Amino acid sequence: MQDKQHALVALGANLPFGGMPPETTIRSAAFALSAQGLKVTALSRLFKTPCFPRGAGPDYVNAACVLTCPDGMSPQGVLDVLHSIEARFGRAREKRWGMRTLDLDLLAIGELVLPSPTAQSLWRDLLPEQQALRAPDELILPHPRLQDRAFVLVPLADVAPDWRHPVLGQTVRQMLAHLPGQDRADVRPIG
Ligand code: PH2
Ligand code: MG
Ligand code: MG
Repeated sequence: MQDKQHALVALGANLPFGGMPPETTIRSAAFALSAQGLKVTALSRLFKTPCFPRGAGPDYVNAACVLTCPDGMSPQGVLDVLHSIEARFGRAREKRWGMRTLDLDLLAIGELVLPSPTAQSLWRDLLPEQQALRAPDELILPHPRLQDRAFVLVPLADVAPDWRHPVLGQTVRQMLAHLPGQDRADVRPIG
């Protein structure tokens, strides 16, 4: 899981697409990723999660997966495939933190830190009021908000509990233990 062949991806949806409920979209998206050469080697359970920010929209369905990437595929190449699948499932890239038919977030690729440890830390340490206003225009890995969100870490703990954050030095399990218990309890498995 720490090697650059393995990508960790968060899946989310809180709007139906073409009559499909979010649960179906998420499962179909995982299938579509494999068809694009990004083999889904593990898919978490699906979870129902309250929208962040609170009250901004309907509950989400969230999941996480591990992808085995083809030899030589660049991080941008992985991101391009994720974006093409979001588009196929009706995603219009408009409002930040808006509602979505499908959101595929690249969380990490092995131990890669992009664009540099200093820049990753700057984005990670952004104050909450700045987080709402500023979005990076380049790929930051690991995803700067990964350690903060139960709707990311709870599913991720299903598929990669021992993956270690290359800058923070903590595993998924450890990062999860640092979140408020209520945040964790709000992430409920479906079915
Ligand atoms: N994604 C967002 C904004 N808010 N809330 C939850 N619960 N789950 C998400 O995946 C999510 C969100 C923007 O990508
Ligand atoms: Mg996204
Ligand atoms: Mg997202």
